[in-house]
Amino acid sequence: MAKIDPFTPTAADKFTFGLWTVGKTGSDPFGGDVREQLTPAQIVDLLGKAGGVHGVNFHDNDLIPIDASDTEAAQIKKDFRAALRRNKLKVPMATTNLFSDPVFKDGAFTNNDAEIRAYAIQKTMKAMTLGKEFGASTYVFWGGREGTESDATKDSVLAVKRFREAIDFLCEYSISEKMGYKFAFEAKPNEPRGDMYFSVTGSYLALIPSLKHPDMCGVNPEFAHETMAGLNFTHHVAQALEMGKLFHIDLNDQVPGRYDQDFRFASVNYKANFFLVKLLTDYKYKGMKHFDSHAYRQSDYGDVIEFAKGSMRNFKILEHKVAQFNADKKIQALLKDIDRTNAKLSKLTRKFTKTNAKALLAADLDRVKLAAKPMPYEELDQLVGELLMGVR
Ligand code: GLT
Ligand code: MN
Ligand code: MN
Repeated sequence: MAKIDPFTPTAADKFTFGLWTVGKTGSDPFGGDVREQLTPAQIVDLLGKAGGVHGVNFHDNDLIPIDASDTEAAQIKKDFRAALRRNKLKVPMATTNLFSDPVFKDGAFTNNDAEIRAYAIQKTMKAMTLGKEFGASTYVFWGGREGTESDATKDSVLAVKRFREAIDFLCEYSISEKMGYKFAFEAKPNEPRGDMYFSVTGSYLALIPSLKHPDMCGVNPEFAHETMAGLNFTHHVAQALEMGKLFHIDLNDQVPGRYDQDFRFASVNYKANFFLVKLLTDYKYKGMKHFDSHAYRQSDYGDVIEFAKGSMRNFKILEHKVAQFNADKKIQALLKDIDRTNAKLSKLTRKFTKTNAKALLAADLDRVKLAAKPMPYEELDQLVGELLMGVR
């Protein structure tokens, strides 16, 4: 009997792609299309060929061009729906394109012009309805052009207030229309703006408690975005997880300090990707895993299918490595060794009471002895490296 490849994805893995990612024609700021533009239905068929994909997500204008007539829109939706059905794909997430059209050149919800702000909210309301038509339950907000090149142009405090006002309005809209959306905010430090507002995931985690409906709001962190800024992405995701706010995640890869490369997941930073998958696994993240990445400009659509397969396969390979890590006796013994629990002291510091404070002040804590305890971190990290490089 043929051996089943343990890294083959299934719909249960909840891997998703975007119409805008696998459908990308390879254009960049220096050159136009290198692949023909596929229709949304053709993109769904392509994902069907990759196999094991759970769903496909879209911006309103990935599906329906901004200037499409009603008749054109109806035909596109009909073809898209049929393609979803024949490939057994779902639409778990939808979002709004608030960045491509010239009207948004200085932002959408944070624009200085009240008419543009109103148009951005109106466009989002319509896009939320479109998402619902296809069953989306998560709504992503990526502040595409919310930001500045010169802070002479906008008041950054007002920008926060305007953004909050738009989100509060849209939360109420979702509630009043019984749409049941969960909102997920996606941070990015720069590009396309010189500096973007809400530059890191933590910025949104700080905004959420100030919203009218914090319970329906969470984050959609993207690996490339914190990594561009040279930050540790996994730490941001951990904070979101700890707060119960990791509603969605965008997976890809990125060399730090460069433009937003959106490379195939785990094609650059194996170690950082491993610790991300470990975090998601250890803390039982159950949401969608969206690959927000593009195939190389050199690829044809056959190679785009390989790119999609490789993205999912890499995640599953890293899941396997996590299982190995968790089962590795030597690694686990070292972890046990460095986790120095002390039930008596922890009880004291868990909660402030006058008695605990008094007992803590009296505790015998010898800093020289404490500093001398061994920390075999080189040994531990070397084992992780060997595991990842396949010799363990
Ligand atoms: C765009 C961006 C992504 C966002 C998408 C959602 S669009 O490709 O670079 O990070 O997730 O709006
Ligand atoms: Mn990106
Ligand atoms: Mn993204």
